[in-house]
Amino acid sequence: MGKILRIVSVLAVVALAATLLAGCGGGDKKPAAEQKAEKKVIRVSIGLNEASPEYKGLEKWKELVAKESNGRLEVQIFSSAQLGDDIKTMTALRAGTLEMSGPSSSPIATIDKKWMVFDLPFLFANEKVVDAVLDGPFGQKMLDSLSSHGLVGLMYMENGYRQVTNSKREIKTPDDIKGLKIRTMENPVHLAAWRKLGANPTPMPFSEVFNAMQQKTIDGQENPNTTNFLQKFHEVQKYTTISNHVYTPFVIMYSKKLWDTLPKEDQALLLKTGKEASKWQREYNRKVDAEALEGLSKAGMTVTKLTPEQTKAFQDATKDIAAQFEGDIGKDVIAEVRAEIAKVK
Ligand code: TK8
Repeated sequence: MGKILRIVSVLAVVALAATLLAGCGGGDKKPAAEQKAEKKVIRVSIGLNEASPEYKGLEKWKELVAKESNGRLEVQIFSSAQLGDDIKTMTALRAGTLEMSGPSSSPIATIDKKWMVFDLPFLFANEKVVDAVLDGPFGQKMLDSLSSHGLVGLMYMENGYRQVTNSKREIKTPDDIKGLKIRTMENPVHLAAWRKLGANPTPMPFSEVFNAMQQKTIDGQENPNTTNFLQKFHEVQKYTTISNHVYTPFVIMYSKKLWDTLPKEDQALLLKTGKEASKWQREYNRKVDAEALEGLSKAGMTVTKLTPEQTKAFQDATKDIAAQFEGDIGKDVIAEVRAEIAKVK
């Protein structure tokens, strides 16, 4: 009897000790060193495929993050809208069910209208202006402003100047656009601009564009050469015009809900490596844009480069757009970006 009691009490002490040990070793309250060693997966969703410069840029970032964190932080890239298109993934980020996404700036306008500033036709005259504005205080302020919408803007990547393609005819003048069914991004400025040019615009998520062109429910669309070539749009489009009508960046963003759970050092690591990856990706994109255009031409597309006079006709036709959207974007925001642009010259 006495023996059994002794065994029971020994067992009780062992059980208590085990509970205490588990209490300090497990659960949320792990010692800092142990927490640091834990592997973390960061999923990032994009709409473009694995050949895209956006994917390559994120792959570069993935490498930098792995190296700097000694393999502790792992970026996993999901391409071709497997996890959803731009608008859907931003909703997931805001809900905290997905870590990251790299949408175009244009669909961000469905969350905050001031992002339409980047949609204004012919806003950025050249890449020097692009770099100065995006890397300067204006670009940073735009990224920072996302935090009031449950998003953390980490960095920009380049999509590039957008060019119009279609299956019907060569486009040299705004007149040639009359009546064409053009897919646009889901953004009011793009809709208004294409309406001004006489097109019949239809907004649609990116992942539906190829099929819509193949089934001829639309005649054309507009995207940078890299996208037009690497997504094989030449298989369903005949003409491309180098119109450079708008430059809309990719915004690589994190769910604020999930970002706020990261240790400060990890946040700093992601931001620092992000800067480097963003710079690398922009250079890479600029290298491959010309190759992509050549690819389109070799694949049989008719390539039309607008002369400065021809470009001016498109600029004139869309010049009231900024005034039309002044209320939505904010006069101050438009004035601010213009002041930054004026500094570049
Ligand atoms: C991909 C899109 C795409 C954009 C578009 O998710 O929708 O046309 O240019 O790159 O963000």
